[in-house]
Amino acid sequence: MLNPRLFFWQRKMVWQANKSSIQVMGILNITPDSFSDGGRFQGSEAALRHVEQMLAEGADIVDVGGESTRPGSEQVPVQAELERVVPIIAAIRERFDTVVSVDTSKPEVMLAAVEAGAGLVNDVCALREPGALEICARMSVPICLMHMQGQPRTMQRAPHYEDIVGDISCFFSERIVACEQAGIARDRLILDPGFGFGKTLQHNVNLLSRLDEFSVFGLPILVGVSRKSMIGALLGGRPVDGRLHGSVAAGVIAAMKGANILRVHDVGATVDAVKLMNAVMNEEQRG
Ligand code: 7PJ
Repeated sequence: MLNPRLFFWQRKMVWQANKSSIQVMGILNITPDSFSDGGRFQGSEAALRHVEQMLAEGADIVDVGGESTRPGSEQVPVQAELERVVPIIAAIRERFDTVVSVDTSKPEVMLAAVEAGAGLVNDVCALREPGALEICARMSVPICLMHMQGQPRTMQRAPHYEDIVGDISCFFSERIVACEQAGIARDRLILDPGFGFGKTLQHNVNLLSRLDEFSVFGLPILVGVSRKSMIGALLGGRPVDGRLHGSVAAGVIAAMKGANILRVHDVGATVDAVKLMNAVMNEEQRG
């Protein structure tokens, strides 16, 4: 059993090291097959209204994605992805004062998105697509390197790890070196262990319980557990629309174990939970 005081103390150290509070990244999917919102935000007015709502609820970052990476999904051609994400990124930047993140693995989309005003590249392939490192070296925005075992189409078939935290740490080390060699400064990097990407339920739970171990990199940690199948599975097979409370709980657990950015669908509920956590953490820090 984890000693609660030790738990808070460990978190406090991470907290002090980073000197900032948890940021909430609201998800905006612009895909016809997005598993959790069914592509409801294809119309750009609807998308902008959703952004407005997420910002009113306290989102710090809006993550725009035009390619579904859910298990089993097919790739989207470059042109289609550009047409989905670039106009909406430009429109968000024109209308709102927020950081926009682009969820893509394609170098062409990274470039066009940043030119349209995106301030963060969120890549589930951790810049492994040909040309991605080079394009990012020419920009100055932060980059989230996410871990994924395999490819979206097949990653859930037979995920295997010797030691999940050790294996993902090796991957992070290798990608950090690749970035540095390409001319991307280390302090631009954000790490994400990639919940649900080539991981069984047991892997995901183990990863969440040991998330604090990634603090050795001294880089911000981003976590996306919102509405994912691990939440459904832990709640006895709950469908996507019944995963709100479980997602908020998992987000809080991640934040208490060192996550700095939470990527979520339900911004208002997460922001409330994070506020309570912040109050308690600050009190611990004072006392
Ligand atoms: C993640 C993501 C995640 C980061 C997706 C979904 C699937 N980017 N993009 N981390 N997941 N950085 O939202 O369920 O976990 S798409």
